[in-house]
Amino acid sequence: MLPEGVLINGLTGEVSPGTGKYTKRLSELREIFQDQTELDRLVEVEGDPVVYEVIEYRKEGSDLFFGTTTMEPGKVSGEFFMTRGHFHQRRDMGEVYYTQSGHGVLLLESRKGETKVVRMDPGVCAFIPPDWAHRSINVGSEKLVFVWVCNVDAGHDYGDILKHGMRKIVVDRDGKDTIMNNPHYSL
Ligand code: PAN
Ligand code: ZN
Repeated sequence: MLPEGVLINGLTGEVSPGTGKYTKRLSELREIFQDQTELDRLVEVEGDPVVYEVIEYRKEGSDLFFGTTTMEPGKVSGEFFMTRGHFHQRRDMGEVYYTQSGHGVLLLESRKGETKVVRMDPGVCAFIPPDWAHRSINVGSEKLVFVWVCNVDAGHDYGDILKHGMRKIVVDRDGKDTIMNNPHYSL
């Protein structure tokens, strides 16, 4: 294994060299939004828009890896575009999110059910402690681009959030991003 400099474009999220990427479109995120009828309509009339793209840089045998998440601006009935959200499979492994451009909200939830919010503005490096679920939400009108750094063994556990939702949602109320209780949250 040899050291290497990786160029990250903070406006587009491009990673060079990158070693993998995936895209999430609106139709793949149906369950996480409140208004699924409106989501289906948007998928129909807007041709299933991209919500976010993840590009990673990973070296075989390394303990760490990193990459970018680039989120498009958008809303479904006032609820801002967001990532799926997850706990890590390894409960002893946290993460770092360093915002490059755009404006977002990082919504965090501990195993005990405490909620925390960290604003994602350019230059803010968010510390995500082990065993806190995390979801990023683009509350701006431009792309939200952030760099994440994580242990390769951390893993993703999407099940809990998919099943129960998160306790809070982030919606546009009179042009302002507002954190509200999730009316569909269920234990
Ligand atoms: C990030 C996330 C990425 C996409 O790399 O995986 O932003 O979010 P979801 O995985 O919740 O769809 C990370 O937190 N990795 O651990
Ligand atoms: Zn994570």
